[in-house]
Amino acid sequence: MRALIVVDVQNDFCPGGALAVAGGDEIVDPINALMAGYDAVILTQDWHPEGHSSFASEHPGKAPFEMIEMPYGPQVLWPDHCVQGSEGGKFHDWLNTTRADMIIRKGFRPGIDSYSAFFENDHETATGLEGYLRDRGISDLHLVGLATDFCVAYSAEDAARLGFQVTVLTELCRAIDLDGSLAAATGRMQAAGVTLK
Ligand code: VGL
Ligand code: ZN
Repeated sequence: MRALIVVDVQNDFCPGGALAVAGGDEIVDPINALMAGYDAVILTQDWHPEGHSSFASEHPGKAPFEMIEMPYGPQVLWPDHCVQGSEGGKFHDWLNTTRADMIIRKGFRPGIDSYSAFFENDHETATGLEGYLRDRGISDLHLVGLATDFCVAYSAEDAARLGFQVTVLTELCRAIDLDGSLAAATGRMQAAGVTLK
């Protein structure tokens, strides 16, 4: 059984959004067109409370895209984005959400960020997606969405480590590419056994 996992295709990651990824909206229609070919379609949604600890605005003297040390390790600081209930947190209008079997939200704990759809950034706190996929007998995952070098890459690496067959369809992803983060993420995905197509 094969699932399509559509990562964070939300207004704030598309042009005009708070953490816009260049070309983020170009991938929406082609993603919709793929959905019919899978046994399951799962959407992820970045879903932060106001004042989330990954927001630079919570750290006096810090600017977006600077790094800080959190109890669970280094963390990039972001502009406020994907706040629960905001326009920016909604899925892009063109995204076919009707076809989705499951929507998994992440990043809702105030003190910890969550790039991966499987584990938060402490690499310990599970989101529940692994159990859902296993209960449905799904072994193969195809990932698309935003952003290649953060939420897509961390999700793909975790999935591969958990034993799923993982393919990232790179033409249906777009990257933030912060200080070489795309090259680094690509190397990590390959090392984890993710197929990049
Ligand atoms: C993401 C940065 C912060 C992503 C989410 O979806 O890649 N990036 N929150
Ligand atoms: Zn986020």
